Amino acid sequence: MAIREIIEAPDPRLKTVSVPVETFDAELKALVDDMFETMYAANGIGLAAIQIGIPQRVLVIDLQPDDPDAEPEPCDHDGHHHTHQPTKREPRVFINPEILDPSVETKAYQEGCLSVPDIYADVDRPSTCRVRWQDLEGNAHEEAMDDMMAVCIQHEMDHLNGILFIDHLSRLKRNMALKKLDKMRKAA
Ligand code: GNR
Ligand code: NI
Repeated sequence: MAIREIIEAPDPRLKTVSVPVETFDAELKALVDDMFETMYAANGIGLAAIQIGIPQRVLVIDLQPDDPDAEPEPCDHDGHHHTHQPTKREPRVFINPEILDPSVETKAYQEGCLSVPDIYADVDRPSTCRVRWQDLEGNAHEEAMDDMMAVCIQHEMDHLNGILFIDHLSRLKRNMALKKLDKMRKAA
């Protein structure tokens, strides 16, 4: 297991269209392990293989990425003393995912991306969809997705097709985001 480096915009590798996985072997499992380790270390809720430079159609998602071994956080807002118990992780792997039946109804959500750090912007996407994918053994699955899962899987699917969330913005807003990124990188 290893934490890999996350590629950041405007690196042209992020524009790669990733290729389908054909071999469901130990190497694929090792890649997925590294993707989870990298995603958790970066406090993300999803990661596409291309974000660590591997152009294959592999996604990992965990909408509950808090470390289950972390100390409960003391917190006393509203004058009440209580602790935030970390919730159980829910790691999910999607190999060769496909989006089916995207809803006509869309919903805006303020998105971020580990490859576009510290930039956040509203993106409109279908509010629900079905997803068909394969697991690490190559078995096929299909499931209806909504809420945050629908947002996240569509964001990750975009990565597999070489698209970033800022590509959904107007050219003006996208250029502003890229300039801000460049400025923050120079300041760091
Ligand atoms: O960690 C992430 N958070 C997030 C928030 C709103 C919409 C999408 C995401 S995915 C992102 C991790 C990432 O960059 N995955 O590609
Ligand atoms: Ni992303």
